[in-house]
Amino acid sequence: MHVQTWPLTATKQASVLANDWFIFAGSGLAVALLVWGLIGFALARWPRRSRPSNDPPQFRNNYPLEIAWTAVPFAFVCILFFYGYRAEASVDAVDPHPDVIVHVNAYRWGWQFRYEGGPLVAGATHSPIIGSNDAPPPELVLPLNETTRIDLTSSDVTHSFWVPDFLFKRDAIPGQVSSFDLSPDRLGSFPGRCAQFCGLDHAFMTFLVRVVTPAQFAAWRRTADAR
Ligand SMILES: [Cu+2]
Repeated sequence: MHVQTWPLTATKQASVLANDWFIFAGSGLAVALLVWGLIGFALARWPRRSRPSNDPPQFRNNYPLEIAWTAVPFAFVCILFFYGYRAEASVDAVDPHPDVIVHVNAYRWGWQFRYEGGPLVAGATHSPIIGSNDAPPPELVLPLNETTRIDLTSSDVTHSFWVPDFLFKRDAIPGQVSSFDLSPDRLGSFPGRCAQFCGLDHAFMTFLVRVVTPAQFAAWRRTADAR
């Protein structure tokens, strides 16, 4: 069962990342509350007026205490490392048998989505400087609850594939193919954009991810093929 997390995410991989974010933010908050609590306790318990001089009692070499304040944070870091590593390994894992494979090519300034077995979607939206073009952004259509592998590359400079609702960003590097899986678990349209400054029309290098049911996806594929 998928438990909807906050912030609202749209892929299984994003839920893993959101969950990891809560582990880190929660532990950070727990440490902060402990420190603030101890400061408050010390302020309330030993106010300045209760001491005869301004010098607090002097101690040195409390070994149990020193070992504890080294070992406890170290254990904390190890636990967080474990959770972070586990989340990252799960998000980076690539299914050897994905349901859909899309070759994504980023270029100045647009996107090309070539589905293995068809169709090919390509497009760019331009600023008025380059030339008036009010075409809608190209659409990456993905089936719900299925795994799509993206093979990402660039044909000119470094771009970056970013879909905020997927909590996911990956550089598109010329001459290299970077593969990752997307498993959408929420229907809808999600804005995507290039997240690496790549020149004049970088800000207009947008795309749309549309998550549809597998039946709608098959129907879209047939009509898009026939075009
Ligand atoms: Cu770009």
